Amino acid sequence: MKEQNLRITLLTHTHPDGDAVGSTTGLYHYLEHLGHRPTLVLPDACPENLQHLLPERLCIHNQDPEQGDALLENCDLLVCLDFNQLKRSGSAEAAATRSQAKKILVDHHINPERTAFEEVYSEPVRSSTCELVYYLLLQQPDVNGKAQNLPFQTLYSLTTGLLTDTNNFNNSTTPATFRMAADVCEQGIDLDEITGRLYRSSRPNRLDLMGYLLNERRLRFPELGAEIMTFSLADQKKFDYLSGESEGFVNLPLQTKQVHLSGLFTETTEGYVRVSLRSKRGFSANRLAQQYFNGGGHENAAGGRLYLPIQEVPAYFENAVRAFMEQSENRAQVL
Ligand SMILES: [Mn+2]
Repeated sequence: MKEQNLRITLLTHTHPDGDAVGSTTGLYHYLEHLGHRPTLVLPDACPENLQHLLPERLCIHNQDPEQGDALLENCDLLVCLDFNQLKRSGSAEAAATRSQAKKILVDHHINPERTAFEEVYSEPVRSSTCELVYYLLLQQPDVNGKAQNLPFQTLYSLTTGLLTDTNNFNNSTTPATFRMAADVCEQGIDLDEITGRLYRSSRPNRLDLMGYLLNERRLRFPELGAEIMTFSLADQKKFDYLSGESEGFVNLPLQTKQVHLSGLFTETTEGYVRVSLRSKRGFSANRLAQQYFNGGGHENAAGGRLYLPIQEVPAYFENAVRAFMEQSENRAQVL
């Protein structure tokens, strides 16, 4: 088979964020530059502030499951980016699992599901999947270690995830993160333009909602050094909430010196509560999410799901964190 005829499908996780959309579209444009015609499958729609990155050949799986399944099953190469287990691809999971395509994982979360893939590029030390993709692409013979040999669109997309997953270079950075940032700036990437699209183009609803959740829906657990916000479907309706509009809210309580763990609990129409946890260094949001919230992620940024009515979440959270802190290895590091 001529290489150019390879059918390539790119897939990422549900509720695609800047790193998910950035890494998949960054690779998409590189593959296109090589003469391939890849297709991107998103499990569900991405927030408005990332839509400018979306490419021509795109399928939103939960809006068109038939086409999505066909793209996942009838391809030669299935590249999965920014998630570590096929179940994180939501409605795309079944077809991705069935697919006989060669499956490649490119990701920076810990504990990748290695048995599900033929090739695994897993580097948890990377700030973002975008950073990992950047350094993998630099190693390609045609790129030869030079950012100038990568398409501008690839650099543009990859910069998005570099910014969002590091919370604008606030966490998870290494010298390689800043080297990449310097490289892309040298190639004409305008960070101010990208951050403007990401962070300075929200609807007024976002600020209204932020104020409301902080003032009306925030619960404090001072003994535990923790705060949470709960976001019910009724509140979502009240603020005409669009998916992704609460991005970053979970970080807000960590601005307080006394708070080292923060949680945002978002009720969904699918019968579960989406859990988002953030912690300061020394408290493992990842272990907490694994043990009590059916999830996991990174050391200080993790997610999960709770199958509880939203009203029961605060009591569950309090008990879970208390039990978690009673485990000596968790308590020791916080204090
Ligand atoms: Mn990521």
